[in-house]
Amino acid sequence: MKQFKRYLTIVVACTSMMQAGWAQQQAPRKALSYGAQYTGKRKDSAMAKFRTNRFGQFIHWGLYSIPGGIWEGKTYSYAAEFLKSSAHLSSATWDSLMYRFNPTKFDAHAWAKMAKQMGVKYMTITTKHHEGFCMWPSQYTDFHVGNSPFKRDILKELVEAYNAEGIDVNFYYSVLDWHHPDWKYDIKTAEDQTQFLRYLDFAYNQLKELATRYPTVKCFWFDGTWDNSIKKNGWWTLEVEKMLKKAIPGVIVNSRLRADDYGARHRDSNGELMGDYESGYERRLPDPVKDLSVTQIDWEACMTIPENQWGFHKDWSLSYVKTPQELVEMLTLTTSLGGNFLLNFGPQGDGAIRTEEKQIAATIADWMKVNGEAIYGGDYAGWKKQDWGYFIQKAGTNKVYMVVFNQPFSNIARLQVPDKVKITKSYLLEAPAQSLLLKETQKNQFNLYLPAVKKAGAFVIVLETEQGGGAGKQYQDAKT
Ligand code: H76
Repeated sequence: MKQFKRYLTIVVACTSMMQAGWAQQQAPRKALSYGAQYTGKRKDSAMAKFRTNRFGQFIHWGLYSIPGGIWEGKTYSYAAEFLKSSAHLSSATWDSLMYRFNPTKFDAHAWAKMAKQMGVKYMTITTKHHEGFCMWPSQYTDFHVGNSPFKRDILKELVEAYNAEGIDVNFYYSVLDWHHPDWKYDIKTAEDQTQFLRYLDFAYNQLKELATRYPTVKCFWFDGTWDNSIKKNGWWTLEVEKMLKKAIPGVIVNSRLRADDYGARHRDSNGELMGDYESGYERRLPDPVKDLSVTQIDWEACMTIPENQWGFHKDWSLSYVKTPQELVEMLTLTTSLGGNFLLNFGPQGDGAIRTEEKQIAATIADWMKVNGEAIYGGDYAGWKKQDWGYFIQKAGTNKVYMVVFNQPFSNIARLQVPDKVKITKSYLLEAPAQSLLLKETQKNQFNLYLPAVKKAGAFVIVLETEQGGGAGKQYQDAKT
């Protein structure tokens, strides 16, 4: 009897699971007014450029950069840009930091030079973080850099300096605003909505102002959009997307901006990605074996150097600090899955960049100088992941790159090549004249004989293949 009962439970469970699955397949698409505006990847040249860039520099700079995580002698280990909240400071106290904002060591050209050497193709700057302080002289608030002792338009200087180095500039904008009196976390009454509408107007106007004042901006990176107040006003997020796209043809917005009619975020209630790319990978990366679904979309991961510090924190002993080698591996993994890697820097309150960040940037620069070819325009190759590192396919070429992080002890790298792909040539990216020996051990499986010398860091091997693009786009997910 007991056994029969168990059997019955299993049958019932299976049947209802099947029904749920069936119901899911049959579920009619919801009619949405504020959902995704299109499906699939954008095909225009502005998006193609964004995709080719692959490596970007994130910069968090604001009033929080002055105290650097320490208030009245006490160190707060949480993210430095959240100090106002961690130390429970009033707006009056925090906002008066504006009168101390005087970064005399700020040199936009020096920042842009460092970025250029590091090999980034775009830079994303905080125009306004949660604290509400604006890094440009906005006509819609007094809480801006023009009213600080520094006075200068920081955005203008950065846009000009980075653009002069050939680096695209993107704008981070926090919709959440701790300074503005009309900001609300939730809407419970009609009065709440009336008040919040005033805030939404303000933010809309600021965004239009940014798009008008700095027309070379390539992408708007929204943050602070997770509260119920925004989820209940999904219409506004679409209005903003449309307004920006009208103001700057080809402009890109991240998925984080958007909420649909039902308050679904990033992906709408029909599962379609909203905005132009997925921006949900924050301080984490997809698994290069299990999470291959990202290869179907455009996406970008943003990463801190310490565990969770975006703005300048004086004390970097409070968490693990990633090595330049680890960051290069993250960039490579991201590229190998068709994503962009946005690496964060938190300049000091005086405008200088901390020594550790300069050293890390210099080490990455050395690596990128030799190996950057594998990164720019790199994409998912569709080849089986191997333990020595990552395959990257270069769209529009016959090249597949192997970025080797774990040099095999035997000096033999194994590869499994997709059907119909024929490798015609293999060589070290830094020594193209010297071919490497490739031996087929069984169908589609090869041993690649690496140079006998142990390499100091990650290195790149180029595989030239017979048919254009090499691998095709086979999608292999794990069977579990
Ligand atoms: C939480 C949070 C914010 N989102 C990251 C991109 C940083 O800006 C951080 O302060």
